Amino acid sequence: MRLYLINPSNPLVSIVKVKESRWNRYRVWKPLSLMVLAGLTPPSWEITIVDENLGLPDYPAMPRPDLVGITAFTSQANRAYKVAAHFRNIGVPVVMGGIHATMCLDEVMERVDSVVTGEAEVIWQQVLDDALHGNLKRRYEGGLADINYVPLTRHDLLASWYTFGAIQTTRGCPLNCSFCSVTAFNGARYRQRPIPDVVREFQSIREKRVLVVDDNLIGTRPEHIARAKDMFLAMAQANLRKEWIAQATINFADDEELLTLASKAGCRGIFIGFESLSPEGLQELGKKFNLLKGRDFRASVRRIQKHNILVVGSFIIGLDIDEAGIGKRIAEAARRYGVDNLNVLFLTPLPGTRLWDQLKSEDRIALSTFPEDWKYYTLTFPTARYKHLSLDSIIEEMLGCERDFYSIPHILRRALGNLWHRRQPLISLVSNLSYRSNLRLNSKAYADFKGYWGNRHNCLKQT
Ligand code: B12
Ligand code: SF4
Repeated sequence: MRLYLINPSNPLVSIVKVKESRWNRYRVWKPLSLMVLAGLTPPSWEITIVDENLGLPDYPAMPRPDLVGITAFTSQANRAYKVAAHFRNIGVPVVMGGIHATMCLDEVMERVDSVVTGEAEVIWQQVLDDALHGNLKRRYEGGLADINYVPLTRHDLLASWYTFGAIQTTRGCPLNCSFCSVTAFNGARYRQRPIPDVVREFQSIREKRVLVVDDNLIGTRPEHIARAKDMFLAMAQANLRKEWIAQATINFADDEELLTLASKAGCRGIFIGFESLSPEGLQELGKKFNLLKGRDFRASVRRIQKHNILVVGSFIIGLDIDEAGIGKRIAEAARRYGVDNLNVLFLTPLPGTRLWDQLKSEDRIALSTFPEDWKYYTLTFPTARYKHLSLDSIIEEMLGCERDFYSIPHILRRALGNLWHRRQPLISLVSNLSYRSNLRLNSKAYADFKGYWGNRHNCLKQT
């Protein structure tokens, strides 16, 4: 039996534009969900993982599969339906799972044969058995898995083209920020994998560099942090020889022992969501965790960097409190904090989040012709109606922010600083240049987007 597991691509996502900017080659990430699914699949199935981010395959020329499994974030849904239609037209059953299928069940059910909601660990075997007997059900509910018993991910399956391998060591996040789908999808309970499993899985990854996909690497409570320390210690003792990057909340900076162990375990970069410059903004986003009284963000960033760990700071633009000038203020703050890279995203109502419910009830979801408009839900396009910023002005704020932070003088200053402190100067320079090279692509993408937006709203006026 032949199984295709497919990760659909969205050409509007900058990292897949490898031809337009070769720096993006270093930023194409492995679809871990499909590698986990392959690990859950018995050996009687011949599995091919197709990552469309590496280039669109010629499906008609490929051997006909017996079953197709598709994963999709919301921004990939459009393409997922096109791929599903192709295989259904030739009589191959299609199962879809992942975050979009879970959050937009009815929409997905109309377009595939079977939908798996939630996590797949407990249910996938049954889906395969039913497919084998021609008895696929319309819907399976996976719920939340017990991650004490996750079989080994198939790290051997995907081409060795990628710069980074991928691993997950925890699931869930208790913080439930208004714009984020993680708590709705993976639950508020912070689930940590057994440390020996994590170490063994790290050892099975071929790539020297690894993305740890956890949403919140160390958690929030003392017992979470104690376990994170144990994990880093076990990784260091296993002498993995890996360099990895991850996502964490700002409390990562608060514990010297944790930082020392993380660095010894191979941590070389951390992505931190600062989200907003003001306490009001953090309140609005429900990210009160960042509101610790007296926190000095610059000192926190410095403490992390002292351990040879680069910091990527992430902010959101388009909050109700954001007014003209916000782009420049974010760029200035990011420079003041001393982050090595800046990632700014438009406030985007993703289905299943509290933000979605709020903006929908206020009739502020501007691009709402679904499923077509989902392709713009990449957080790099403004899809809502923002309180103080028009479409043109929010795009200008974004471009102004990026042009400021990624100007050549500022890039050089950061590179020299990192050279002076011997803090991965080459890597930080390459990642800065990668972001900068996407500025040109982004300007073009926004021009096209405004055209699309104009047509969309003219059509609506005429109907
Ligand atoms: C790693 C990651 C990325 C990587 C993607 C790597 C890749 N190719 O998969 C990168 C950095 C590229 C990325 C980009 C984006 N991401 Co992202 N990302 C994640 C993250 C942190 C982890 C995903 C992961 O690997 N999880 C581990 C695997 C094992 O879990 P899983 O994917 O949920 O899969 C399980 C189940 O869902 C299910 N399942 C999944 N697929 C299928 C398919 C079938 C057939 C079946 C049966 C089951 C099944 O089984 C799996 C095992 O239980 C998630 C957060 C999260 N917790 O999921 C956000 C997340 C998925 N990303 C998100 C977003 C918004 C984006 C971006 C749009 C914007 C951004 N943040 O930059 C872009 C869009 C990219 C695109 N191509 O369109 C949102 C998606 C929300 C939504 N409704 O779509 C999430 C949930 C984070 C959030 N804050 O809300 N992301
Ligand atoms: S944004 Fe980060 S901290 Fe907030 S709920 Fe999502 S994963 Fe947790």
